[in-house]
Amino acid sequence: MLKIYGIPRSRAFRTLWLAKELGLRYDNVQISMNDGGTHAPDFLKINPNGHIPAIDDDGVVVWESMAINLYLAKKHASGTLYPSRLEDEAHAWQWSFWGITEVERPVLTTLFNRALLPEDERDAKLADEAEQQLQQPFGVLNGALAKSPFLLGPEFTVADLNVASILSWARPARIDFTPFPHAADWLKRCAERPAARAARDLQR
Ligand SMILES: N[C@@H](CCC(=O)N[C@@H](CS)C(=O)NCC(=O)O)C(=O)O
Repeated sequence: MLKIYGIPRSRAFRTLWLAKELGLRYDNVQISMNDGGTHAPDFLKINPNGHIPAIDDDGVVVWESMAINLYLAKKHASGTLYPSRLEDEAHAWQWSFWGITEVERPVLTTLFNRALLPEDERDAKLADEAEQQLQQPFGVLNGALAKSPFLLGPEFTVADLNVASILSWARPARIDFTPFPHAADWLKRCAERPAARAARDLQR
């Protein structure tokens, strides 16, 4: 059976959400970054980087959340959640890479400095600067979503899931989406999907 390594309150959420969308049976191996589990010798045999998520799909080991999701979606939902046209596939990669390179770090900086760090270790200025840095990429996202309901067109795909799962931190990070109404609506629609809710339930 598919093994998904990583506690739900980590980037493994992205893969758990996808697994729920796909209706996959899986075993969620509770590796955590909070107790040294990500650096335990047995887990390093799965992902030598010491990071979650990782998967073992009947012997196919993959790490990096975006790669895992693109692989699983292509394997199980080609033509639906995973686009079948080459150019749409390129755009799914584009948005996934964009999410982790242009958006993820500043979102995390705001999250840590507004919510996760102990209060006396938070740096409000750093959080504000990171939010400022997000204005440009969020403008890009908002512009794309002004033209179509989802990133690749009329239907929800793995591109939406990958980007929306990174942005699931935006709410606890108290990032203001008022200037980006199309992105805000889209994020809400993504987050309200039953599979997204089911994955969030795993975080409780
Ligand atoms: N680029 C990687 C990042 C993975 C990552 O950093 N995961 C965190 C948990 S959310 C982790 O495993 N941290 C453990 C550590 O750094 O020791 C991905 O998207 O999968």
